[in-house]
Formats: sequence, structure tokens, C-alpha cells
Amino acid sequence: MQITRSSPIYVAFTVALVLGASLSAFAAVLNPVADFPASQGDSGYWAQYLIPSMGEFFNLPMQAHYAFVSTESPWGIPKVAKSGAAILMHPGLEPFNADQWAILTFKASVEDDYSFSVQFADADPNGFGCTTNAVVFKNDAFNAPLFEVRSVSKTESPVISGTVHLAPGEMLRFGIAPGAEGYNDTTRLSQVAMTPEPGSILALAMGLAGGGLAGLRGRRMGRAGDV
Ligand SMILES: [Ca+2]
Repeated sequence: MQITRSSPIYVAFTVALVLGASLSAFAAVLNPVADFPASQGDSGYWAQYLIPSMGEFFNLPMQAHYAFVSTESPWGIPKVAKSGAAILMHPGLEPFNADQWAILTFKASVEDDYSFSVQFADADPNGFGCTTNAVVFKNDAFNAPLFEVRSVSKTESPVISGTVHLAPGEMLRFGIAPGAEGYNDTTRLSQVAMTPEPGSILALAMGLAGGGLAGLRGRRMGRAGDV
């Protein structure tokens, strides 16, 4: 079968190309909750903690800190763990009796713009309410967060959204700092839905497909005139 510009296959192929191009124009969307690693490094995610006084990041050992019991609110040990449709994070003080931040790290393997939208909320099972700061930063720059430090508490559940360009090996990090003190600081990170607006994609696709059909009509009229 000869494939011409008027053939349904050609039109379908064009629409698919347009849809693909318009989708790829959007940034990659990070969903740390859905992609939470079953083991360190899965899907580019690591559960870590940071000792700010040392400026060093450490992987959480899964057997002790990375498995998180939803009914506990450990003040001494930083934790990062999946719990239902959210990630629970808790800053800590051990083992050096210094502030530690709970960190969820995404490490890019391909260069792209990465978008994210996450909400932080109190998840203290004891009911006192967390008092934490949520920070999103690139690589090791915890002192210069890309997104403002926000207080998380019983009454404040901030959403932090943004787009960050990452080269291969660069990291986007979600951190929970203890704030004034490190007790009852279990903090929930949940995904806020992020999808490209279907209306804009459809409009773009229909616009280009419409242009193709108009061109087709023009060619047909031209042929008719040749007779
Ligand atoms: Ca606190």
C-alpha cells in the first residue's frame, strides 16, 4: 500500500509524532512516592541522612533506619521510609549527638528538566505535632536551598513545587530538618498530582492535524484545477 499524505496511516503517524513532541517538551515528572526505592539506588532514589555540621551525607542502613514503623516517632535516629501512599521522614540526633536531616535523594542518570510537586505535613503519631523545616536543594547545597525552607507543623502543610535542570550525576534532594528541637518530628511527604494539561496537548495536536488537512484540501483543489 502506498502511503501518501492523505492516507490514514500518514495522518495517524503525524498525530503520534506531534503528541510525542509535545509531551517531550514537558519536563520529566518526579514522583518520589511511587518510585520510593525497595533498595538503595532503585530508580535513582536513595534514603539518606545529612549531618549539617559535617556537611556529609550518609545512606540509611535499611535494616535499622530505612524500615520505618508507622507508629513510632524516633527522636534519636533519622529515618526515611515508605508508608502507604506517602513517605515518612524524621530527623535525628544520633550517632554524633548533632542535628541530622532526613534526606530523600534523586540522582539523575540523564540530562533533563525535572519537575516535582510534593506536600509536607505533620505525621507525629503521638499527636504533639511535628515542628520541622522542609527543604529542597540540589547536590550538596543544603545551605542554599532552591526552594525556601518551610515550616511544617500541625497547622502548616506546605506544598513545594518546581522544575530543576539536572545533568547526569546531579541530585535533587528533599530534606527534613528538625527545626527548634527534634522530638515528635515525623513528617509526611506526599505526591501532589502533576500532569501536563491534556487540553493544551489536544489543542496543539488538533491544530497541526488541522493544518495538514487544510494542505490536503489545497492539493486536491490544485489537482482538480489541472484537469
Ligand atoms: Ca522539631
